[in-house]
Amino acid sequence: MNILLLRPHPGNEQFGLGPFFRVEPLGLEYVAAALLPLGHSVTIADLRFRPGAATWVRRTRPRVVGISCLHALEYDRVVETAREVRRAAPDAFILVGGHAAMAFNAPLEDDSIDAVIMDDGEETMPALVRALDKGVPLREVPALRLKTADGWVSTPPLPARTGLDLVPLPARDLVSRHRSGYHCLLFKPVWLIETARGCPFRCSFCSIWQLYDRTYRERSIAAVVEDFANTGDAVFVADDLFWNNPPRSMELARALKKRGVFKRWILVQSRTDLISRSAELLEEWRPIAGDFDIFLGFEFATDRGLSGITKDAGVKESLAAAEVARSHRYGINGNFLIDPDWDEDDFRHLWDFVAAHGLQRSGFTLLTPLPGTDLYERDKARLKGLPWADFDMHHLLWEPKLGAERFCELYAETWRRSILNTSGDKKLTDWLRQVRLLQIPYMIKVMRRTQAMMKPETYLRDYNATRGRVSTGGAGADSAGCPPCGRSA
Ligand code: B12
Ligand code: SF4
Repeated sequence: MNILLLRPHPGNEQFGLGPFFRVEPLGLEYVAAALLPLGHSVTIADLRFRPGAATWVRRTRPRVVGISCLHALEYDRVVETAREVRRAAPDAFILVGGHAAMAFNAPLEDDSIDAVIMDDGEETMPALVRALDKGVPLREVPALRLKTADGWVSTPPLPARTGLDLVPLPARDLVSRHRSGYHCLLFKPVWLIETARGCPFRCSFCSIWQLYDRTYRERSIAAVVEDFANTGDAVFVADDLFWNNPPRSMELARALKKRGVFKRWILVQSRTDLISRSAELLEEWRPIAGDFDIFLGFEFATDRGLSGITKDAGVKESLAAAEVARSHRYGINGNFLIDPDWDEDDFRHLWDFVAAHGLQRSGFTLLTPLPGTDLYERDKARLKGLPWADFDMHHLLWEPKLGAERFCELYAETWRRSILNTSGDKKLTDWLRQVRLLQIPYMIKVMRRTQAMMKPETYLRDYNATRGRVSTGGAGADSAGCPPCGRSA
C-alpha cells in the first residue's frame, strides 16, 4: 500500500526556538520504520521545506495519508493540510497522530479527517493499515478516535504500553533529502535521537506525563548506541527527562564510549533535582561531546512559585543544578515561566535572581494552559475562541493582572536583561566574533529577529489583534471549550 506521511509547517514560528531549531520528524520516522517491513511503500514529506501537500499526493498516489501534529499551536494548520489532501485525494484515508493530537484531539474532529491516533504510532499505525487492507471494521483497531456515521467514537485502548524496542531504529533515510536543512542554530545538519519516552513527574503546565500516565520507557542500550553511532556530529536528544535512570545512563555512557561515539555537539533536556544529585553521571557523559548543552526548566525563582506548578523541586535544586552543570563544563539553557497573574515585585524578584546567579542565558516563556494539562482544565473557560496558533507560550491569552500594557513592558524588559539583547552586555559584534565568516549573515538574521522579543509592542500588537477578532466572533478555536470526547474531555 502507498502511504504518505506529512509533517506540516507549524503555522506559527514567530517566537522561541521554532525558526532556529528545525529538526527531523522523528515520530514519522518511527511510524515508517514500523510499516516498511510489512511491505508498504512509505514516503515522508516535510512540508516545512517544500509546501504543497497536494503535489505530494499526486506524486505518491497514497491510499493512506498520515499527518503529524506535535504542538497545540499547529491544530489549525493540520486541519488545513488535511483539507488540502482531501481535495487532492477524495478517497484516501486521512489520519492525524503526534503529541498534541493524542493529548487533546477535539480540534482535529473535522470532516476532512478520518481518524486520530491516540497512542504510539509504532503499534497503532500498522494495526490500522492492516485493518484497511483486509477490510476489518475499524472499530476493532485499538487506540483510535474514529469518524463514523454515528459521529466520532473512541476505540478500546492498547492493552499495554508499547515497548520501545518494537521498532528499535527510525527510518532516517526517508528524510535524507531534507537532512542539510535540519539545524539547531548554527549546528547543521542536526540529528534528533530518542533514548527514552515519558516522565514520572507531574508539572501542571506539561502534557507529557498526562499522556503517558507518568510512565517512563527506555530503549535498549544496544539500539541507542546503534542510533548514536549511525548519526552525525550534532545531536538533539528528544527525551523530556534525560539521565532519569542513573544506573542505565551510566551504562549507556560507557557503551557509547566503548563504541567510539564522539559528537561535536549534544543537547539534552533534564530536571534540576536530577542534575543536582548526578555529578558523577554528568562527569561520565561530558567527554562524549565537544560542546554539551542542557535545557533546564528553572520555571520560577521562588519555592512558592515552583510548588504552585507542582514541580516537586525547589529553588535550592535549581541553584545546585546550575553549579553541578557548570562545574562539569555543560552549557545551561534554562527556562523561566512568567505568570500573567504577576505583580511588579514578582518581575523584580526574577530579574534579581537571574542577575545574582548568572542565568542570563535563560529563556522566558508565559505560563500557558496548553491542552492536555492540569492548567488547561483550570483555565479552559477563559480560553474559548482563541486561535490555536497563539498557544506558543509567548502570546498573552487573557488580560494579565497588571494590565496588558504594563505586563508587556515588564515581559519585554525581562528579555532585555538576557544575553540576547544586543544593546546589553553582549553586543552584536561580540556574537559575530564567535562565528565563522560564512555564518555571519545567518547570525545577524537570528539576532535581529530576537530583538523583537525585547519590544512590548510585539506582544501588545498581537494581543490586541486577537482580542479584536475574538470579540467580533472571527477567531478560530471554539473547540477549546469542552469537547464531548476521548482523553481530552
Ligand atoms: C523536538 C521538539 C521541539 C522542536 C520542534 C521541532 C522542529 N521545529 O523541528 C523545537 C525545539 C523547535 C520545539 C519547540 C517547541 N515546543 Co516542542 N517538543 C519537541 C520534543 C522534545 C520532541 C518531539 C519528538 O520528536 N519526540 C520523539 C517522537 C518519537 O515522539 P512523537 O513525536 O510523539 O511521535 C510518536 C507519536 O506521537 C506518534 N506520531 C507522531 N506523529 C505521528 C503521525 C502519525 C500519522 C501517526 C500515526 C503517529 C504519529 O508516533 C510516534 C512514535 O510513537 C517534544 C517532547 C516529546 N518528548 O515528544 C516537545 C513538545 C512537543 N514541545 C512542546 C512545546 C510546548 C514547545 C514550544 C511551544 C516550547 C516553547 N517554549 O517555545 C515550542 C513551539 C515551537 C513552534 N513554534 O513550533 C510540548 C508540546 C505541548 C503541547 N501540548 O503543545 C512538548 C510535548 C514538550 C513538553 N514536555 O511539554 N519542540
Ligand atoms: S515539565 Fe519536564 S519534569 Fe515536568 S512533567 Fe513535563 S517532562 Fe516531566
